[in-house]
Amino acid sequence: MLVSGAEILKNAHRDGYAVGAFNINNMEMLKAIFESANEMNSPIIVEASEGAIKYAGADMLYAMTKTLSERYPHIPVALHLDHGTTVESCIRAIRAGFTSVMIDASHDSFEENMAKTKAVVDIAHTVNVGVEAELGRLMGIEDNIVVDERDAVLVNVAEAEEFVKKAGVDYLAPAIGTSHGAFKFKGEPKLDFQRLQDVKRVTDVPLVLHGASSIPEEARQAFESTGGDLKGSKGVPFEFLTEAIKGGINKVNTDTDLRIAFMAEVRRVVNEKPSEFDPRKFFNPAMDSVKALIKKRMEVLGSAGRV
Ligand code: TD4
Ligand code: CA
Ligand code: ZN
Repeated sequence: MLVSGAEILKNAHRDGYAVGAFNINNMEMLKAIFESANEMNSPIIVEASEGAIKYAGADMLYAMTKTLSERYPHIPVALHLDHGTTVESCIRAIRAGFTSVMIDASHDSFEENMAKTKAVVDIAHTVNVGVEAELGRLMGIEDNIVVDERDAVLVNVAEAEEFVKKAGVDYLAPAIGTSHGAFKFKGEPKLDFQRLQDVKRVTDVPLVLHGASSIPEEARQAFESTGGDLKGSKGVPFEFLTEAIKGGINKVNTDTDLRIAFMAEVRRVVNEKPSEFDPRKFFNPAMDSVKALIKKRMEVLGSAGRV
């Protein structure tokens, strides 16, 4: 059933687990996510970036999600706008039927971020839509900045407390050292778990981990065994996800892992069957591979068996 993101995350926050928020651009990814949820009895958050909306259309992403939510009525699902850049973008997603939106004004001043977030909260809450905001910056790929100074980029705990109180946001994404994409860490993976726990203590709301893909060894190997290049790639290890969830993370954003798993299979079929041109012969194994990855992730996150 299509429900508010706040409802799904309230339960996760109360019971101490995390729900995977999986990015989609097309029917194949969406189908893989729903079938995984069905097989694992897990709630899910389906999320679409502004880029995904540009690619497929908010109307189509909504229609497909709605259809699958009716095919699997026992699975709680929220359709979420990922990294909405403006208040208008959030309103458009709400009008299209999204049940959760992120207003990402984390690059603005604290005051500006707060003002935009409040504006979205006021509108979203009148129609039972959950709202996510971000504090701090994802280091690295998201905005191509290289900053060593932790305090300059990571979430500030006192600000988080004030922000959640005043903006009335439902869930918060605190920057604790992750970044988007396949190259998250230069050296050893490192996250600021202490800061995370402090933010959880002062805010007491569901928290969101962006840039959470793990780049599991099997997925990397599958991609590289087809001639793909992921040299130097590094994700968030499963043990880190477990620790982050203990520290208060309840929504785990995952896009890169799905892309790699999907494309490794497409590449494999391209290489192995030069005369194949039926798209389904590429996409069926790709969906199976994405499903295996998502199901494993649902176990790691603790969302499996919650419905
Ligand atoms: O918010 N996200 C997903 C980012 C999606 C970007 O989509 P576009 O290419 O359309 O802009 C995450 O936090 C996931 O991070 P990941 O670790 O999977 O890269
Ligand atoms: Ca941001
Ligand atoms: Zn993100």
